Amino acid sequence: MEFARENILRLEALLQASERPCIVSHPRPDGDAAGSSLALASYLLARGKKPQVLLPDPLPSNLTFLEGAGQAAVFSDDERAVRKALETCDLLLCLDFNCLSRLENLGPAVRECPAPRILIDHHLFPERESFALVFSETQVSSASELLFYILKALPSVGGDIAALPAACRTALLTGMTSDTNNFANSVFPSTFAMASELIASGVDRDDILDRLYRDFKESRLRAMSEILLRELEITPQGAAFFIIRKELWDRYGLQDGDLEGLVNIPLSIGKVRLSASFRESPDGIYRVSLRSKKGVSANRIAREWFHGGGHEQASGGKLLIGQDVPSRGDVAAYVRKALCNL
Ligand SMILES: [Mn+2]
Repeated sequence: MEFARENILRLEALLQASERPCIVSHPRPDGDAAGSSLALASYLLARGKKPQVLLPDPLPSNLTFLEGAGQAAVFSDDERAVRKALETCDLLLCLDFNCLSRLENLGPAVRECPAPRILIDHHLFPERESFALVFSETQVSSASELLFYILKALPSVGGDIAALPAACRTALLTGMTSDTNNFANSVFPSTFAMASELIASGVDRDDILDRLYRDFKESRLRAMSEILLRELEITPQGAAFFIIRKELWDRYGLQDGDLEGLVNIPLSIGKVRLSASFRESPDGIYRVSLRSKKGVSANRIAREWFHGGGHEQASGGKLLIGQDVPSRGDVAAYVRKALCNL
């Protein structure tokens, strides 16, 4: 992967000048948000900086094994700690999201922070005007992959991946593995090359897979089974969707991240070309996840119908009660309409 030399030098200079950089990622952080943020934090720590990771929401339990996860300041838990970090911060590194509004409640505080902002992201349509420096590539698997190649290109790293802290390398491989659903989607030659270099440097991939995919509660699998059995609907046009009711969420005691990956399962059906999940949250917002096979644009449907977007084959958004539909009872009909033109 090639970067403009002036951008790399600018980044190097900004990192060098910074004493208290903050690293920000998106709400309901996933493996790529956590992996890229914590990787960058451990790199900066080893460089003698005092980095602070800021997250809008807590990490799901299967990501707390990453080094530094416990030191992240979480806006929904401790707003004051996040605001305080932003007051003293002299550089703001924004990872795995493309525009400040994506940060929801944390967005205004980040916008007010006077420190220069750097974007490192792989989503479509970056909000370039909000950043002093932009690294945006959509032909990569993940923000973690992009960060890997940026770190490798920094003069201070000198292309020597093995020189990065072990925690940084583990977090990078974790983020990429999670965003590709273990090499199932959005994989490029550069993705395999990254994995190869990291594994050769000693990163324990088996341990990452155990942590990411084989350490859940029984109730998560039972909940997934019930959703697939009772809620999955497949339209004549080849769209599969299901609604995750709040009642089910509460009954199984689920937490954010527990149903990560469930939306991919209906794509295993031959005739299904797009899969969508709708998670009801208490505030009258349904969180939408869309996954599609090649030739169908999850991104277009997310943008046209669900106030969202992301990648061609993997996008997110929301559905608002009182705005998109009058009440909960109208959600399924709206979804059928949205998904009838793939
Ligand atoms: Mn990502």
